[in-house]
Amino acid sequence: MAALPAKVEAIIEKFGPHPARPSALRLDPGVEPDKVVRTHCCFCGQQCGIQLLVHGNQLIGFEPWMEFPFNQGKLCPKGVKRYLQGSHPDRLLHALERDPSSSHGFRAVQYDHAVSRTAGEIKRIQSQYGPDALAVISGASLTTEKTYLMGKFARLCLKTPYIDYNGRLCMVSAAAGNKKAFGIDRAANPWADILKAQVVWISGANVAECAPITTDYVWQARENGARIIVVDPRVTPIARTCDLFLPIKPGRDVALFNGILHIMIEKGWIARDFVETYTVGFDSVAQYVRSWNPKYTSEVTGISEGAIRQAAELWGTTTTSFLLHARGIEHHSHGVQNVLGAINIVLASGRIGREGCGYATITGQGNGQGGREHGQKCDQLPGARDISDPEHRAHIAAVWGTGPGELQGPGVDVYEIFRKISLGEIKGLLSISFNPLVSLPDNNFVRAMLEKLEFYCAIDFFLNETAYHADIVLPGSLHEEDEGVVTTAEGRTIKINQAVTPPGDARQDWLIIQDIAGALGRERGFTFASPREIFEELRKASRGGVADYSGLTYEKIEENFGVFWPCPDEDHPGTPRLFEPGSWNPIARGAGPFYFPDGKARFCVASYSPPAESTDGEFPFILTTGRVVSHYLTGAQTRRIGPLADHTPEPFLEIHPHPARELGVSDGDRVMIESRRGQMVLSARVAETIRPDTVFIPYHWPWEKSVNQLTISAQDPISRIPEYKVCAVRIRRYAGS
Ligand SMILES: Nc1nc2c(c(=O)[nH]1)N[C@H]1C(S)=C(S)[C@@H](COP(=O)(O)OP(=O)(O)OC[C@H]3O[C@@H](n4cnc5c(=O)[nH]c(N)nc54)[C@H](O)[C@@H]3O)O[C@H]1N2
Ligand SMILES: Nc1nc2c(c(=O)[nH]1)N[C@H]1C(S)=C(S)[C@@H](COP(=O)(O)OP(=O)(O)OC[C@H]3O[C@@H](n4cnc5c(=O)[nH]c(N)nc54)[C@H](O)[C@@H]3O)O[C@H]1N2
Ligand code: SF4
Ligand SMILES: [Mo]
Repeated sequence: MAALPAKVEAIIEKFGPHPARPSALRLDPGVEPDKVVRTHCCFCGQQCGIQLLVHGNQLIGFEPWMEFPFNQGKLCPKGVKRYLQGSHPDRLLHALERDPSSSHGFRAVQYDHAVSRTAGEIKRIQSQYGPDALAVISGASLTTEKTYLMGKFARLCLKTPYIDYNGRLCMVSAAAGNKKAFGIDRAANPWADILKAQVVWISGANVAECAPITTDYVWQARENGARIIVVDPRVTPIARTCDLFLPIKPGRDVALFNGILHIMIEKGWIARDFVETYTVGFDSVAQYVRSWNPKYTSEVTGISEGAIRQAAELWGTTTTSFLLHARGIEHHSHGVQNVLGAINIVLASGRIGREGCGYATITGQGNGQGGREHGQKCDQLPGARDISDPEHRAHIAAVWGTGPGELQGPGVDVYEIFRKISLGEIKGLLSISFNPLVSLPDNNFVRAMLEKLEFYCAIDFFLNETAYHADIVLPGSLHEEDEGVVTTAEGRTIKINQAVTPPGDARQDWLIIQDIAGALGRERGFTFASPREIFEELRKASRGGVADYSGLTYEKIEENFGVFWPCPDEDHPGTPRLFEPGSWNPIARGAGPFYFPDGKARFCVASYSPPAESTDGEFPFILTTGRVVSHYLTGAQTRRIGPLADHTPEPFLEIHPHPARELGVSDGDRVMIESRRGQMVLSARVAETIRPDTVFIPYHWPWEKSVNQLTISAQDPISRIPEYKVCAVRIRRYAGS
């Protein structure tokens, strides 16, 4: 990597974090590895390549994997320390059964007993209340094979419509917006295009902490002369090195995008030829944004008119660009409108489907992309097929050896599953790779619902906080204990390789699911002998769908350091950049590059409405929530990795000095934060890097440290994503300890 400018070096030193290319790390340098396994990080959607060092059946460290093109050996602190999980004393080695008489609330039981009790309870509940009384909630940290199996298990084995997954809390606003505008839901470009962009626009993405390796791409673009625009209510580390920072009032991004488009139209910065040839719907959008003049946009967004004009000029007049966004614009009750607003300024610029002209949401979870393609979403079948479409149902039913009439219709989102528990419609729950007690909003409600269930089975490798409420806990597998594929934020399908075998009674997750199917006497379709066999069926199931994996093989993926889908046959090289004129797609069939029968992208009116909860005299601050670099999601994993836990042991309240002074709060003081739903006490971090009307709390902790006690369960009407990024709170200095 070229040397960084001194200014940037100083910033790294002061603020960190920057992806480093770490040297190898070992638990005990005296112990030599007997195996080195090339695989990927178990955490975020960047899916950095890493080499795991194995001695006996233990991970003892890692070495950078320099050849893997995406990260070229670089890793963030989480990737560097992930190998420490497996040896943690909390690793589940046995199945557990709830036992109120035990001091831990559980007793260890034989695996077979736990599986047959689970099957017995499923049978009892389904024969007493019907198949729909059982729900499954699954995760996007799982390999794609497992996510495929979970969808098939719910629909074919349990015959319930009720399956949904934790991507509902993460990727669905982006997915819905992309499908509406492009007909496909995947990053439009590989990250290599970021390097060739002259303007990089980043909205609602804390790139340096949450997608650390992407920082490197943004900074390299900068070195190549790119101007960087960042939109965030907080001056995040990436914002500290940008050219233009727009400190937006949370929940108002669609207003900003509409305001930008207004100026682009006024100034004639619209790619007329592109819009005419490749899109429909521009006129209605142009009509809608007429009222979004700079003054009105400024009033709504809290950003100065001058800065809005500057952003519009940078974006409107450049020749190459890349727009990135993440949960900051998506975690809203109008998250889909925000995403559509972003896509509208990309389409109006005509800068997509070409080298250096790109657009992407930064996928969050490790398999956030693959996990949303193959059937664990409540409205979807494998290959990103639609469960309500008769042709799609017939294709999947044929692969599964059943009739389309045997498959239930669409289910409901995960929060609605909890509402159905409240209504008494759902009585039994099976969860895998999901910690909803910490991750869902307004989680005091979630806790009550877990206790209301007649039966709950959790599959995990740690006893996460939700699993405390389970009747049966089955010991699943860690990332390094299984093989399979995942698809990265770029849309690159990569291979996860097994380094060690599960310890004790722990099993690979897919084996556990098949054991339950067997114990139910419904093993037909659940007798796969390996992840490879599951993958071979998935290839067939996805054939002809938008997310077409039929041309992928494990070998091809490894030989090429990953292959971008769609990939319709084994000779096809894959599709790193979508929407190139003339590129293959199964929907448009040559009519145009976008995934609609006419091949044209859709401009969609992206209408503004305020967040579900407004601030008022009683609750005067906007609370927004998110992440820190050292923890991952609900912290179930990273709170167990010593150096990461030490880095940020507790949540904190980030607050601007002006309101802090008015409240009599100094840095480090304990403060009480209350919303209409709950309250919590934590330490204040007084910092000028946040809007004075907004406060921020990271969400990686459970129980009394969980910010989701305060958040609101308002959801986007289209994507059903919760509004994690805005609710109203009040704050006071807390005198207690
Ligand atoms: N370290 C770490 N990395 C992670 C994860 C993790 O838990 N820890 N999780 C992974 C996952 S699953 C995900 S989804 C991603 C999330 O990655 P990001 O979306 O980048 O992270 P968040 O912290 O949720 O929110 C991003 C930013 O949105 C800003 N924001 C809040 N409200 C608004 C708003 O209304 N408008 C705008 N423009 N910005 C707003 C916040 O200040 C924050 O800086 O990270 C992935 N990577
Ligand atoms: N307030 C607030 N809340 C949020 C967010 C926010 O920004 N603010 N972000 C939301 C987002 S974007 C997300 S993605 C969700 C995430 O929320 P969750 O998905 O509930 O969080 P995780 O910590 O990933 O919980 C997953 C569990 O899966 C387990 N696990 C991981 N890998 C495997 C595996 O291979 N097999 C098995 N069996 N188990 C596995 C882990 O041990 C952990 O217990 O949180 C959401 N909640
Ligand atoms: S957490 Fe994400 S950025 Fe960090 S090493 Fe893992 S995959 Fe890479
Ligand atoms: Mo996420």
